[in-house]
Amino acid sequence: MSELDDQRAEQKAADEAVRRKSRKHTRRSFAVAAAAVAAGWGIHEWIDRSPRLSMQPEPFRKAFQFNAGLSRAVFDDRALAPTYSLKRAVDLRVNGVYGLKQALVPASWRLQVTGVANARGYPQYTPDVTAWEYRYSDEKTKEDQGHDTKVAPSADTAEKMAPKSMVAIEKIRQERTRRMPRGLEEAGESRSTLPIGTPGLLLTLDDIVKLPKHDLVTQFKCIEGWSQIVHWTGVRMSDFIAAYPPQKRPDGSLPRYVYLETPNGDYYVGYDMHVCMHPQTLLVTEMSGSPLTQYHGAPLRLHAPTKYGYKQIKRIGLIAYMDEKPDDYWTKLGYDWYAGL
Ligand SMILES: Nc1nc2c(c(=O)[nH]1)N[C@H]1C(S)=C(S)[C@@H](COP(=O)(O)O)O[C@H]1N2
Ligand SMILES: [Mo]
Repeated sequence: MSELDDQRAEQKAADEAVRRKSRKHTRRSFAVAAAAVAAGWGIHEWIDRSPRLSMQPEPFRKAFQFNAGLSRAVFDDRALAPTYSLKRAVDLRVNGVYGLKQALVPASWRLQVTGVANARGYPQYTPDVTAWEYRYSDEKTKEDQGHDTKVAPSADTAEKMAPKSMVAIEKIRQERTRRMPRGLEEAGESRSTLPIGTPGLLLTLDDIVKLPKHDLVTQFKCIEGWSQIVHWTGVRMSDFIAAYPPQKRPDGSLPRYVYLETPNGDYYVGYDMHVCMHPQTLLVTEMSGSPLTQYHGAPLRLHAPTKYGYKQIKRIGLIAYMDEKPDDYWTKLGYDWYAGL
C-alpha cells in the first residue's frame, strides 16, 4: 500500500469514529431529552391528578401554605405597615363590586355581631340576627363602578351556582325569613353562613363611631398588581373587639377567627384573630376625608394593611367571632387564605 492509501484508510477510520461518537451523542441526547420530557409530564400529571385542597392541586396548596408559614416567620403579620404623609394619598379607584351592586338603603343597615360574650346583657341583643332585613333601592349612582360586571344579580344565579341541596335549603330559609337570596355572586353561598336563629347584636353606625377615631395613611395593594396610597378614617378593630368582646374559649383565650360578610352574604372573608387585633386594622367609615360611597363599601369597610385588597371587605354586614376556620370568597376561587404582603 502506498503512503497515500494508508492516509486515506486512517482518515476513513477517524471519520467513522467521529460518526459513531456523534450517533452515540445524538442517541444519548435524545434519551436525555425524552427523560426530561417524561419527567416534566410526570410532574405535571402528578400535580394535575393530586387531590384538590381549596380548588388548588395539593402541591400548589402545600406551596401556598409553606409560603404563608415562611411569611409568618420572616415578615410577621404583627409588624406595623409603613405609613405615609397625607399629601401623598389619592382617591382610591373602585375595584370589585361583589355584594355592592344594589344600593343599600342606609337606614336599613345594621351590623350583625355574633359570638359576643354575655350578648343578652346588651340593649342591642336580638335572639336571631339572621332575621334582620336589609333593604335595597334601584337608585342609580354616578359613581364609577370599576371594571367588574355591572349587572345586578339575577334571582336564579344562586340556583345556577349552588348544589341542589343548598338551593332547597335556601328556598326554605327564604320562605321562613322573607330574606333576600344569599350568595348570589360567583363563589356562591358561604360555608360559614349563620344558621337561622343565631343570637347576637344588631349595631347601628352610632354604636361604632362612638369608639375613638383614627386616621391612617397606608398603601393599599391589590393582587392584580396595582397599589395606591390611601387616607382611611375609622375605628380600630381592636377597640371594637374590646367594646363587644367575644365569648372566650375554655382556656381563657380569644376565639381564633373572625368572619365578615356583606349583607346577604354575597362577599365574605375570614381572618385570624391576631390580624384583627393589629393596631392598624381599621373598621373604616371615611376615605379621603369623606364618608364612604356605595362602591367603596358604605357605610363600613375593613382596612388591614398587612393583607391584600381582596381580604379588605367593603359594606360589612356581619362580624362573627368563631373557632372554626371561616369560609373566604377568593380562597374558594383558588386564591391564598393568608393573603399576606
Ligand atoms: N364587598 C366587596 N368587598 C371587596 C371586593 C368586592 O368585590 N366586594 N373586592 C376586594 C378587592 S379584590 C379589592 S382590590 C378592594 C377594592 O376596593 P376599592 O374598590 O375601594 O378600591 O375591595 C375588596 N373588597
Ligand atoms: Mo383586589
